[in-house]
Amino acid sequence: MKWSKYFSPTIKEIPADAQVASHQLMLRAGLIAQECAGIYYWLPQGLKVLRNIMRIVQEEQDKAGFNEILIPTLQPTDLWQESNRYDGYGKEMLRIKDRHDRELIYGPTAEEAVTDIFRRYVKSYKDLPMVLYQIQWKFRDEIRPRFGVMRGREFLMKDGYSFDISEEAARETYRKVMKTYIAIFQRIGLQAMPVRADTGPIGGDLSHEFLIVAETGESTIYYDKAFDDLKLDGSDDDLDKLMAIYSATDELHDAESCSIPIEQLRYKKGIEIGHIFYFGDKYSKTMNAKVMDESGKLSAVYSGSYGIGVSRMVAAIIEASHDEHGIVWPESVAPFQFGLLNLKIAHEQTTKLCEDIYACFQKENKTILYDDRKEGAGAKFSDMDLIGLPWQIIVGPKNAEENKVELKNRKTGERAVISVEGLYERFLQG
Ligand code: 5CA
Repeated sequence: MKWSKYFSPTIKEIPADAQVASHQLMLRAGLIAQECAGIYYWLPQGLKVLRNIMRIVQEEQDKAGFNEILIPTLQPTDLWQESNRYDGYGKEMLRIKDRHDRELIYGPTAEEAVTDIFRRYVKSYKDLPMVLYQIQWKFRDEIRPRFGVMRGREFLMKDGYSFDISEEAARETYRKVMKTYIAIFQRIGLQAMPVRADTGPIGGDLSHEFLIVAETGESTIYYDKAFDDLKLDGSDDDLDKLMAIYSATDELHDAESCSIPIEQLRYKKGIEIGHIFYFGDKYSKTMNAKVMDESGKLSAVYSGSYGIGVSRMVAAIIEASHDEHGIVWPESVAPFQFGLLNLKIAHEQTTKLCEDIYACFQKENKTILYDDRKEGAGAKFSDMDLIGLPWQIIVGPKNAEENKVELKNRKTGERAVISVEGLYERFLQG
């Protein structure tokens, strides 16, 4: 992609209404633009990051044998009356009337809808366990949308739902989902802590939140210091240890009845990027989702639901990975792996070399953003640092005349002048 043709507006000034670093940087780097309170346009670079996160989430869920579906954003209210959640959800739920005066809601979550699709098709224990998931926009009319996409009203969520024949099997599935979460966050390059959590309006008795430790986080997490020594690797052994160690979100933590001594207790601020729940037959009972068990009896299924805040994760990654110059994208989700800076468009050799590099990288499907704009070198340096691509290939007249470029690593700041051949050898096959 050539920046001169790319819709990627950058802003120098810090936007007055943005309080946290991620919100400021997302606006300044041109990832998002506000439409109205808590609702955002996703501009090309932001959309690329969102899609990269989606792909990792999908790959890890599919690997575990989960089925991706797509549930409509609009849901009929009858389903919510069936589960008795219609009244309780209150003002957070956006209610819409169609031309026949029938009420629909814009889904804030989808336990009801997915239970409905399940009960229509699945009739036997032989088809279980089953996990259905989707990545779909949700709407919650939050009282205080803030920090940009961190707490939006419209936001993108991965929501998964599991169905099992027994409580024991369902708890096993819960663990399996936890493992996929650990794998997802690891691939993205995030250190996410799974912490025991309150179940809130979803219901149930077992729940974990996944939090990224960050000063700007809205949640406080309390945990046994033994947690700090845990190397999350997603093994069973590791999961057993994790389940045994004390941890709690602020809603759940109670200083009076906390089971570990105070000197062993630690607390930190965090951003909740995932939340999983086990709630047994809460929805299957009220919504009559039953399957035939091994003895031929009808049995309600045992379920859990599993969320990841996909759009929130973009902000959370930036909170965890930025410096005073801008975003520092992990390679796994970066909108482009390489930024190519042409420091002097008017200089023939510089531009020729840039065009060559650009063509060679494109030929091998490397994602590269070529800054071919008629801007000064200073503006190009600061814009490239701001948008945070992992590698910068800097081409100026002096080096170009010797067929050399400067290679800069955005994260470490390391720079080195290398030959073009050296550049190709390092990053390209042919
Ligand atoms: N049905 C369950 C799990 S599928 C559920 O809705 N869980 S949730 O309410 O905890 O939401 C799942 C995740 O969505 C949260 O962990 C959070 O990362 C994200 N999320 C929730 N509310 C918002 C919001 N207002 N803005 C951005 N992300 C949000």
